[in-house]
Amino acid sequence: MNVVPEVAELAEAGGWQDRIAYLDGDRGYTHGEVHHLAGQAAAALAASGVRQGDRVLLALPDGVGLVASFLGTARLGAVAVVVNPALPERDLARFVADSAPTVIVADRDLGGSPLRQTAADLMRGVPGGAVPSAVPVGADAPLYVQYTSGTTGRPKGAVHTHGHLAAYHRCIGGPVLDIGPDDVILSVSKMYFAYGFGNALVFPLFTGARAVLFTERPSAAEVAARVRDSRVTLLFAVPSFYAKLVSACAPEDFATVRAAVSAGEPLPAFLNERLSRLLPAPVLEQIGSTEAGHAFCANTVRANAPGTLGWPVPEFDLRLLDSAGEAVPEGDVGELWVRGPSIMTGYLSEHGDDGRVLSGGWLNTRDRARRNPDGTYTHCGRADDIELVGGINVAATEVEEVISRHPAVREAAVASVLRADGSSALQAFVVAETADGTLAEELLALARSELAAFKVPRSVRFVDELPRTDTGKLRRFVLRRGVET
Ligand code: 3SK
Repeated sequence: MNVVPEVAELAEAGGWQDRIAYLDGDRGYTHGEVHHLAGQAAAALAASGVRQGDRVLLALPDGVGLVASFLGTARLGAVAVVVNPALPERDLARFVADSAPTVIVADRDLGGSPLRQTAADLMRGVPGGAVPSAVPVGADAPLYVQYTSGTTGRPKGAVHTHGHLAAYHRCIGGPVLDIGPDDVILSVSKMYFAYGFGNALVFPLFTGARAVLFTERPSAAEVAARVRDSRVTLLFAVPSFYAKLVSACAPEDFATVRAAVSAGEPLPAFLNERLSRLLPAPVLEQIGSTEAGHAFCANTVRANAPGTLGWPVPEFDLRLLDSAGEAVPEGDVGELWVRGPSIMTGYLSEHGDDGRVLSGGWLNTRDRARRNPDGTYTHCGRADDIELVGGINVAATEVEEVISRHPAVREAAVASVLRADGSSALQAFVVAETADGTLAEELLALARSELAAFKVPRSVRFVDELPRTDTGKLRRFVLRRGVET
């Protein structure tokens, strides 16, 4: 088995080779063209010495070049390391050191690196060169690596297999979203992020759908225009991007959207409410992780319970454990563990974490959740969202939820910071429509009216944006390092 001929055969059997698979800028590439370019890329990589089991680092923007380079690498039985091309050279150098690639495919020089080629070089193939046959590797063979987004500051490479791609389609693309050849997908989240990888790279290959791609990070207005002009039916983004859409866009542009998916971070209820006035379709919240490959708990086009993460996706089992590893009583909050067909085989390099994260096929997500009587799950923050303030634990997300209810608040985060006298205090970091002392007072009054005294922030600090990973997750540890101002 090798996933590349598998998806090429699907395109043939489904009769969608001549339909557009990826809209890259203004140029559309059919499924047939993509498979041809992937064959060329395989020939060029083979000519550069890439063999089964070697790694090929892909630091490429979303585009047909990334898709063809990925499939070309896979065809040879080599392992694609898919990273964010916009990262500073210093960060990319860490991925190079960690993954030891035979070839780097990037549009810029990464300095002191192994053989580098551009995606355009690969897609030209080799003069007179034949396309190498797909190497039969097996469903459990490593296919690609993606780095965790580093909410704790230390990225680790999660390894996924050839069989995992089919699982994304079988468990999510089909039963959760009902994706078919008439769908047009726009994923604001990029392909180097597990969420964007599944949405924009994988789903079209298995369903015949079309994905609209942006090379650069698009603005809210650019996304709205693309949704309108390309008649997008499925929109994927993270809550902080949905907040931008709500502030900058009008409902007319979204008339063709049949479902919008939110992941990466919990979707605040107030934002979901604002989105219901912008979009003609439900917002389906889901949760996944780089280690799980894609989503493992989701609301679906058939069953949506707003305010929850929905139900375990088919073939996945979830359990909630306490710190001693015992199942929590029904309805209690516990740490969320997941088991299913696309859990990573491990981290690329030994970080001493594999044992803590993977145990007997179960993955510890480090998310905290509660199971509701209807079988849905409610997210209750990350295990590392607990702030220690004066020796007392405070669930940061509970405080943030209250502050975010104020209509002038776009985003809020709280963290324990150090005061000048060496003690700790809870501080709120707020992105607001207009910020002044009156608003700060109103926010503190709101917190006082809703929360126990020890959970009320001591002060509010207005910021232009919250520190987030390049995949949109809050980097609370950056706020925690601060001194109260
Ligand atoms: O971060 C998430 O919640 C997520 C959701 C779906 C697929 C992949 C990811 C990483």
